[in-house]
Parts: sequence; C-alpha cells; structure tokens
Amino acid sequence: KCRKMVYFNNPMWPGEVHSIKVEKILYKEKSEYQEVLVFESSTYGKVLVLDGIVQLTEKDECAYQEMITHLPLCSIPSPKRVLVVGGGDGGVLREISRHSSVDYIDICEIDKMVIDVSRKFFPELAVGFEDPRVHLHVGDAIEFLRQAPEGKYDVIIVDSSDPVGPAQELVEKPFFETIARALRPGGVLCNMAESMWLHTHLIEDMISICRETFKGSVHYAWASVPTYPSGVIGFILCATEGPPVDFVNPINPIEKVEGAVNHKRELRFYNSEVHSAAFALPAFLKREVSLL
Ligand code: AAT
Repeated sequence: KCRKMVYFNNPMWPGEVHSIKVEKILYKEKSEYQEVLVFESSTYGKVLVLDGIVQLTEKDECAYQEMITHLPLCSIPSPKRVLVVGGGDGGVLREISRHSSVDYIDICEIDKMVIDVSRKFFPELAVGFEDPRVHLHVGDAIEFLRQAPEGKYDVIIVDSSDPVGPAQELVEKPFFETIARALRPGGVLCNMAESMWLHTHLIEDMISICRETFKGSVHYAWASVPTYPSGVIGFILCATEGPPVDFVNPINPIEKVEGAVNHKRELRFYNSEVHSAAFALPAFLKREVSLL
C-alpha cells in the first residue's frame, strides 16, 4: 500500500526531486514571511519545512546543530558572548548551552511562527530557549546587526534559511560587514553555506566576500545531513583580525568543556575528530573555490 509522500522540488536543486513518506500532517500555516509545515514522517521523525525546503528532521538535526555550533565555539578559548541569526527552532541554543564559559546569548529570528511551532512540536530543540542566558529578539537580523554594538560578540552563528525569501540578503557583502563589525578582534563567524555539490558558485562567492571582509582566516567545513539536498551541508568559518584562530585543531576541545559531553542529552554527531575531519575538502572543491 502506497502511503502519501511529500515532494520537494526547488530551483535550488534543478533536475531532481526529493521525497519523504508522510504519516500525518501536523501543521500547515502561512506566516508573514513563509509557509510553515510540520509533518510526522515514516522514517525521520517529525519534519519542519519552510517554503517547501526541509529545515530539520528529528532524526538528523543533531548533525547540523552540533556542527554549526561547536565548530566555532570549540575554536576559541572560553567563548562568552554569542549571537545566533535565525535558528528559531532553538536547536543551536540547545547546543550553545553545553558551553559553561558562555554568559550571554542573543538570538534574532525573523519569524515568531517558527518559534511557536518548535515549542509545540519540537520540544527537544525548543528546550534551548529555556536557558536563562538566552535573550530572544524577534525581527530581521539585517536590522539587528546594523544596530549591534561594535565588538560585542565572541561568536556569531548564522543558522539561516537558503537565500530565497527572508534570507536573501544574508549572503551579501553588507551583511558580512555588519557581522565583522559586531565581532571582537579574534572573534569568529560560522555561517551555513549550502551544498558543495549543488551550490559551488554560491560558496565561491561567499568565500570571496568573506576573504575581503574578515582579516583573519577563512575556512570551509562540511558534514553529512541526509535530509538536506544532496545529503551534505557546509559551513564557512571566519575570524576577524586579532589573535589567530586555528579552526582545524580545536583549542577548546568539547571533551574538555565541563559538562558538555556528560550533558543530559548526549552528543550524537560532533567530537574533536569529526571537527578536524570536517575541514578536509574534496579535490574539486579545493580547485573551484581555490581553498588551499
Ligand atoms: N536550525 C534549523 C535550520 C535552519 S532555520 C533558518 C531560520 O532562519 C528560519 O527559522 C527562518 O525564519 C530564519 N530567517 C530567515 N531569514 C531571516 C532573517 N532575515 N533574519 C532572521 N532570521 C531569519 C536553516 C536550515 C538550512 C537549510 C539548508 N538547505
């Protein structure tokens, strides 16, 4: 008996369609910014979809959230002030919570409906909002960063959607300039950076903007996330001018962060070996984005 499938078809991955088997549609509404869909799938648990693009599934969200968080937070000693752009599901906040050195977390998510839906359907992610260090701002991150005090943050994590819809400007140079300004010297950015198979040119553009904007090192890392298009997702890591940052060999290894590993929720994907391995790039990517 053939149950219903949801098909994901998008110009961001032309010539292919992805599908996930549905048990039950749980929520479907249009917010001010996008269409928000939650369904129970047959094999990946609950799934959050925005404008027809999978943002997370319960089964593999650990890979994305743990990597986008611990790659930057483990790369500098004693991170204290962190900003999350997007990330309204709370998963990145949940991961930041493992770091006892952090004393202040701002999050700027544009769409309140994503936060509400996560609180209702994804309590294992939304738990991140309960951390008393978290300060929630509902609004456009472009405007938030324009107003952010210079040098405020040690780490900025851009957990934003693909550059169609409300996240369009989040891959453009003025946005990166406001990020560099908001970071302290030697502070780091970790930015979601798409799939090396599908978006090589976008990655190339983002890397060259980052090289112009950040005076410290610029690196690309990637991880396997089966439900993202092509099954991988990348991250751009940048440091501002200041104490040099060695992204590949974590100076603040997670195994030494007090309580991070023996947390009530175990790490499922990230460890120091995976951290270093994430920076090993396939030959074609090194060539095309001239990363050496
Ligand atoms: N952790 C889940 C993964 C995401 S969520 C991306 C979030 O960014 C969404 O909640 C969206 O509402 C928010 N967002 C988009 N634009 C803005 C903006 N301008 N300001 C603030 N928040 C914004 C990302 C999954 C990546 C999928 C890769 N294919």
